[in-house]
Amino acid sequence: MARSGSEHVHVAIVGAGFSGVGAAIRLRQAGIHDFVVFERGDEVGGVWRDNRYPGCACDVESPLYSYSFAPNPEWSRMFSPQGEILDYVRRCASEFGVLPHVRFGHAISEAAWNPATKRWQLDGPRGQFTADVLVAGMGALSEPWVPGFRGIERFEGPAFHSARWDPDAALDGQRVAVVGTGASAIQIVPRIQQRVGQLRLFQRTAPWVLPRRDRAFKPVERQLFANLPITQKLLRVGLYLRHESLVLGFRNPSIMRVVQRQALRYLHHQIEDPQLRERLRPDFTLGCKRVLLSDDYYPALAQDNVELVSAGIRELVSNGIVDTEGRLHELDAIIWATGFHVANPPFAKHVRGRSGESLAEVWRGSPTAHLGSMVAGFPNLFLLTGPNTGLGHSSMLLMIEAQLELLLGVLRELDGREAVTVEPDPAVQARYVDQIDRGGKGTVWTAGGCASWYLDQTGRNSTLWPWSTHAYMRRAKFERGDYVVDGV
Ligand code: N01
Repeated sequence: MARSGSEHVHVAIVGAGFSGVGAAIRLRQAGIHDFVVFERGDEVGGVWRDNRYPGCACDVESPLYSYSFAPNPEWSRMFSPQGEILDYVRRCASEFGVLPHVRFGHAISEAAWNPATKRWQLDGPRGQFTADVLVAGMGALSEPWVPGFRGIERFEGPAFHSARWDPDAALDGQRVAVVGTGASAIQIVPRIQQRVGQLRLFQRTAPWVLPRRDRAFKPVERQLFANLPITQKLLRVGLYLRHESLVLGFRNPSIMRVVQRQALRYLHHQIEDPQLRERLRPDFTLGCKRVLLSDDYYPALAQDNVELVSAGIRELVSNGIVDTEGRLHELDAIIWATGFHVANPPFAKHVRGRSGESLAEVWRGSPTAHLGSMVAGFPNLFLLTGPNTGLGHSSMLLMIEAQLELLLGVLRELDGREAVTVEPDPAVQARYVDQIDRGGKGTVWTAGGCASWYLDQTGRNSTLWPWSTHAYMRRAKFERGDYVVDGV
């Protein structure tokens, strides 16, 4: 029974990024129309809506970083910029009939399973809802994280996170700091270096950088993609196979030494100053952190107005950053390219299962889920891009689509057999998590000698799928015996 005053839907999807929009498309294609997508923002696109920093682009080739069922002959480049990717998600949401299902400006702040009604109760500032099935599509990289440096509130200039770019902040000719050297920073630095007066780049760990070799698609290629779709499909297959083969290196760190030599040659070629080169030389095995692809990061660092600061940050003061060597870096603006809450997603505190415990309480800092999607004790909850579904070597869209097939399997079970609840058998889930943990041993992610956001506070890899995407696609099928299914 619905709570008085609350609206009931069969499936509630939270988040309208690639995974939420993809879920909505696949539901409609499967003939399921009783669903709502709750989106806290005012348009679709998720991270591609939120990340608008200069230089923002995908570091996976666009023909692979797109839905398999919606090829896009319009991509302008191999690695398309953020605006094009956002347009693509918008277009998919519109053309596949998703938009009428989306409630924009509807944040869901609390979700609790009600064992009496066997429904999810959803609360948000815009009202209360109930749902039979809750699909969490909030994404792993949606909550910006800024370290709590001493005196952070003292700095008087503009300071913002890369994913909350302030287009009005005056950077031209100014003294600007970028803190962090991850995938976001290496895209920002080359784009702002030409505009700012001085750029201080605070590097805690030197990343591995390989050439991106981006290029624009020629008009003839785009015509071919449009008129002979098989050509784009073949390109996608080629890219897919190339990325899949990379997993061998990630699983066998010794292979990565070969790639490291290529990366070091690239560093030598790009940076003449031997001292700077030495400071840019990574000290862990390539692949342990996300491998960064850039054609213009090193050249930007070699410019006279850029200083690489490898000392840590001691504190902030009103006019800048004081490093751990006691040097004051006077600044007009600070850009935090310091990443996201990943292994400890804030939403986990607000999703409560049968026992009343939240996901965060059950996970205790180390998220786990059967097939990265469902959690014992949380009936009818489906996590898109959940624990151990991330990738270090290929396109997340592949994992999302595989998860969506699993979701359809769960929904078929519920709808076809008049079941009311589905959740993984705790023993099956535990065995699965054990396999994941064993599968991750010896890989570059766990044995590569770095601290990355792939590892959680317990040191476990709770983020990445440790095998090929093909292995996940084969595995992510609904097997009834692995679940506890309850009838009416
Ligand atoms: O964040 P990150 P990101 N003092 O967590 C540093 C995806 N993405 O936004 O390496 C000083 O990777 C931290 O230092 P260290 C992609 O999956 C995709 O760049 O931990 N520095 C690091 O350098 C990516 O992996 C695209 O020592 C501190 C940086 O901040 C993910 O998003 C583009 C610090 C954080 O790097 C996140 O990337 C962009 C401190 N206290 C992003 N704390 C695509 O192209 C942290 N740092 C698809």
